[in-house]
Amino acid sequence: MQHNLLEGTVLENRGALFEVLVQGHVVRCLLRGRLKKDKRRQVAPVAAGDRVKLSLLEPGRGIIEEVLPRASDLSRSAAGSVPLQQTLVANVDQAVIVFAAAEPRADLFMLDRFLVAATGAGLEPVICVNKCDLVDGGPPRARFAVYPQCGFRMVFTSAECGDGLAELKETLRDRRSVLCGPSGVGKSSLLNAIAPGLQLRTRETGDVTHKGRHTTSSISLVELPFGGWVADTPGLRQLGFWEVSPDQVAGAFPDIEPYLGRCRFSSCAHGDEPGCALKAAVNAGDVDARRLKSFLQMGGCR
Ligand SMILES: Nc1nc2c(ncn2[C@@H]2O[C@H](COP(=O)(O)OP(=O)(O)OP(=O)(O)O)[C@@H](O)[C@H]2O)c(=O)[nH]1
Ligand SMILES: [Mg+2]
Ligand SMILES: [Zn+2]
Repeated sequence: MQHNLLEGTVLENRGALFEVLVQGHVVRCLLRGRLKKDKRRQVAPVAAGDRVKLSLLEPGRGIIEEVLPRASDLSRSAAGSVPLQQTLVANVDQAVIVFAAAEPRADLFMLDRFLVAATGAGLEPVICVNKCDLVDGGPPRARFAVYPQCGFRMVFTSAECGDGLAELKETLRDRRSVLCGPSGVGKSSLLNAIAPGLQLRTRETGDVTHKGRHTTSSISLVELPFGGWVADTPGLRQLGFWEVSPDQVAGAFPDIEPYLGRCRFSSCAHGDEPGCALKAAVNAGDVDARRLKSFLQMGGCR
């Protein structure tokens, strides 16, 4: 029976159903029962982006028999009495972290959390600040200045008036990317603007009462007409980490990393201890105080 198995890529998961792309055709699949046995720790054993082997039941319908090893796994900790791992997307190599210049105004602590999740999963992060048309005086570079100083790539865009879209397109070309970030920042709008054929659902303009609902309701992987794949995700209000080590947190803080282990006391909590190298760096203007707070909140200290 093994010789009948086909290989494909999971595009989307809705409930018990998975859409798998096999040689240019979409096959709607269920999971073989034994794949579900890992349910205790995982929300679902298969995610968008997974490479799978499936058996065809009839044209367009199949059963996923096997999930191939992942090259990458962007996960979060799903809320609940028992923490569960939720893989948002598998096998991407780049995370475009989208925040808005306004409406909603970017929460930089949240941005840092996305950076930790992305770099911790081994993905190359790119920060995209969208809705730049809503602020006066051009892209708000000053507010985000610490990020390019850390070496993170940044793109300032407006899905509305087209600014920065050519650069975003080049960023996505021939890569496997995930677009993540809070709800309502324009992730789906950006994809529609650079690849109009996609026609992803976006929030109605003027829908100001939109609260607690996501316009994009499931994660879907789409092929870009100019080369590459991208996963559009529903905005996350919270991003709980799944098994992120202090080292992985530090990996998203290249501005702070050089000062680690240099405090006078190895037990330094980086509060008011004498000889704290991190506090000294903040006082000298070498480290941003907000970034240090963010780093400590995430348990970046070894
Ligand atoms: N002014 C302005 N509005 C924008 C821009 N991009 C998106 N919007 C609007 O912002 C709202 C949210 O856009 P979406 O693309 O649905 O946002 P999303 O990030 O995909 O949201 P979720 O799917 O809920 O995670 C819509 O009303 C868009 O028209 C922009 O660059 N400028
Ligand atoms: Mg969306
Ligand atoms: Zn210290």
